[in-house]
Amino acid sequence: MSDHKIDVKALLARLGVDADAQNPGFYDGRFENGEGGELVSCSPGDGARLASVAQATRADYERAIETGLSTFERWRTEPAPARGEVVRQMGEALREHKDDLGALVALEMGKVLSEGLGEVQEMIDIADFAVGLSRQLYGLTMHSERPNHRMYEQWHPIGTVGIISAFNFPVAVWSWNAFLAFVCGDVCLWKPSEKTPLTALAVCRVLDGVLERNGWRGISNLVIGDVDQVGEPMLDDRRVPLVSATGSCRMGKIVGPRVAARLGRSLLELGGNNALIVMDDADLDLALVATAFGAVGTAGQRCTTTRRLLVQKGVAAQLTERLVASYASIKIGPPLEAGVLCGPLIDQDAVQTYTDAIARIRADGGEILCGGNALDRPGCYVEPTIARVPTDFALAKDETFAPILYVMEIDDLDDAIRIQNDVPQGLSSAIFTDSVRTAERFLSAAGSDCGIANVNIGTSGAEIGGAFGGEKETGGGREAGSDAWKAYMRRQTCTINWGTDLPLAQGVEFDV
Ligand code: UN1
Repeated sequence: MSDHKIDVKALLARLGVDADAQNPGFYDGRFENGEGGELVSCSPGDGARLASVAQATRADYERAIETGLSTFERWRTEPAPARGEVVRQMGEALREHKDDLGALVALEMGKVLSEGLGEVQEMIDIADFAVGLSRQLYGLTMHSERPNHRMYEQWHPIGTVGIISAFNFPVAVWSWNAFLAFVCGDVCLWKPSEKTPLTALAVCRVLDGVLERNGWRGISNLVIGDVDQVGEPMLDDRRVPLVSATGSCRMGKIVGPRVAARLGRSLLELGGNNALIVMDDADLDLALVATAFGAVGTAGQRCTTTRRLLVQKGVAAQLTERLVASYASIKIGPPLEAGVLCGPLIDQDAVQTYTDAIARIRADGGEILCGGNALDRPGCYVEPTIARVPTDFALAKDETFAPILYVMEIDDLDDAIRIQNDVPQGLSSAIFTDSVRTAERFLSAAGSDCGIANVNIGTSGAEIGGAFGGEKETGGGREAGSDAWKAYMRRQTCTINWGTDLPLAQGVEFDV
């Protein structure tokens, strides 16, 4: 059993997960065990078995699609504010279960409790946002060039949104997509990561009461299964007009072309390789905390994790020294243990990836300033690592999903921006400076090329109110706030002639 003090079995039971039996890997308003074989979920904190699910098969996928489609026929004509009311109740249900769900996220994914709770808060926040949005979803009106004509655009639901989520934000990223999709009038089919099936099931359990009470079971569907049985069918399925996928760039390069081959839409939120720039005039106290949280938080397994620290020469030695000292105080351990800031990696494969990267850093001439070891204890623990490397260090162009921070020295702002942008990914970026001029240059069109650019704030921990996503190999998708909702709807341009003539646009004459 785990070395934390909570009763895991009771926690699971409160979330509708049975530790002693196979749990449903399928939900379309009914929870059912699939025929796809048992998938056991273990805590990366100590390897202890949490529970298992009976995975969905292709036949279950078919059923979920059918349920979604028939529910969509009704859901799409429900007034958007009424759809928002259902999402509002979902937010309330999440509030009620925040503590338990946050703890389960911590247990199953390995992030520390405060981050697990933060993840559920992110779901609540996007629910609130979506409720407000349900009374907006604005279109524009235009002036027609023709007399007695009116033009406007309106937004309609598109149908079934396929959501492929990753282990690192096992529930929040689903909610960014699903809650927007619901108020937009869409239905969802969720394929969660096979590494975190229980959190997905628990979310469906928590929200099922709301759907039942409101008569809207079937808008939210779940298939826990492998790529063969549920992943690939979804990519190729014309009945899924939008596939929203979160994961590695490698995965995105499969998903994007495959969905595009049927001219479907995909919304990709892929890898990052985020740099934090610290200029000589920066407030180093702020930069220090932002870097440590950005690089070590979630054990370096956020797509927004700070992977490169680009420090200007004048403060490089001082900041690096302080950072190494602060790493020494970071407690590594089980996600639910008090005081722990760095939990485990997701699994032993991730530990191996970390170990391989450390070996390559050494072989390629990088200097490990602290960390560099996997811990010899049960669970998937590694030491947060700082490596000093030259600015052209090849490995630093890859995203290694682990707490490895590359420190590079830069001459000036131009140098920093060039190096920051010189990676395949383009998700998040940050600069620490007290100069307005420097900050604005960083934010200008010739500055950061990322989807997120922050000043005196780290690269990770974005709020839901802004659009989230990035450029280049990060995939170009935008989720969560701002006008990200538009991805979940189809735009219709309407021109209405209320006159008694039929004038043609562009002055074309056609007399019959
Ligand atoms: C992710 O890592 O896939 O900005 C999402 C952040 C979080 C979301 C990260 N709000 O770090």
